[in-house]
Amino acid sequence: MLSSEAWVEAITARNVRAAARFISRIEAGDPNVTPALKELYRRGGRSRIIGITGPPGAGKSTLTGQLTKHYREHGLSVAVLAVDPSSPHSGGAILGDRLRLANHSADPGVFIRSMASRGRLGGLARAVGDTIIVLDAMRWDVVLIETVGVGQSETDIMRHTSAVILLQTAMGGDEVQAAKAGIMEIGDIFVVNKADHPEADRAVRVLEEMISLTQMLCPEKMWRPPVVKTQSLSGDGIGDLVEKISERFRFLESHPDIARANRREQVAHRVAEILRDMADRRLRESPGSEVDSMIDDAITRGTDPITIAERIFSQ
Ligand SMILES: Nc1nc2c(ncn2[C@@H]2O[C@H](COP(=O)(O)OP(=O)(O)OP(=O)(O)O)[C@@H](O)[C@H]2O)c(=O)[nH]1
Ligand SMILES: [Mg+2]
Repeated sequence: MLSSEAWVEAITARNVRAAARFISRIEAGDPNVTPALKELYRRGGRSRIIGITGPPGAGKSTLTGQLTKHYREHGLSVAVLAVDPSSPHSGGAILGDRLRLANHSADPGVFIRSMASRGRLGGLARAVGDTIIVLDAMRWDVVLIETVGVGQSETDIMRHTSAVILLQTAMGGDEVQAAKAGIMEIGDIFVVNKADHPEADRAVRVLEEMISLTQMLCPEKMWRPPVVKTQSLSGDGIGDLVEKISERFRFLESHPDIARANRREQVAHRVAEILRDMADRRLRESPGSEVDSMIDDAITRGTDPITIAERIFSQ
């Protein structure tokens, strides 16, 4: 077993085997990763962290593969984390196959990892956040986080990124689903993928209208999310998308106050997530503990949940 210093040294030297092992420990909920994680956070802050999300089958993995290819052709190193909150199985296997098809497996400039909810004690979003700390400390130029699903877990995961690409297709009214699920506001860039579909232009128009409405309701939002059409199978539109991603980062650089406010919110969100995770562990991990018997007392109204929470918090 490596010491925390040895983990930090190996990870910051971009030792991919060490990183992969460390991420497995994060995924397993091993509390021994904490000291190294604290140090790794302090060493990070250089990677561009980009989230890619959208409904199942929208083409997220294919698009992730195309973006990886594009960035590699421009000399940038890329790490990919594929997250599937809904699946007990590793959803990244398919992603791995797609990227392997694109010949990235032998490329030391690419790191691919998948993560599913299985075996994770505590929140998956926190495990993703911790893994991003590792990838950031490894100084990959670009870190792509792919996550499937429509809902809270996806929103939580995307909060760890600086630019969120919300992928939709022309089929099945994805944009309406997204609006219903309340995830429209997490998108910094909207992509209508499968642009070969005859309804693609209509989907673009609907999204543009929804974005205009959001902008009217929140005039303080200075970034207007662009809509890009792509065909991730052929690669059409990927150049446009890359340009919009660069614009997003240029915008953040030229608006340091907004970038800072975003980062503040990210850090505060992380702290809240960690507190929640700690409380969860405290509740579940200690049968026979004081908290455990207080819960028994609360069943018979001898105490109450507020007092139990106060007790955990004050310890
Ligand atoms: N016609 C068309 N099909 C596409 C395009 N992009 C992806 N596909 C296909 O759509 C299917 C799903 O693609 P994936 O990249 O696996 O989609 P995903 O969003 O990662 O899927 P999950 O991770 O399972 O949610 C595959 O069969 C792709 O070949 C496109 O631009 N046009
Ligand atoms: Mg996928």
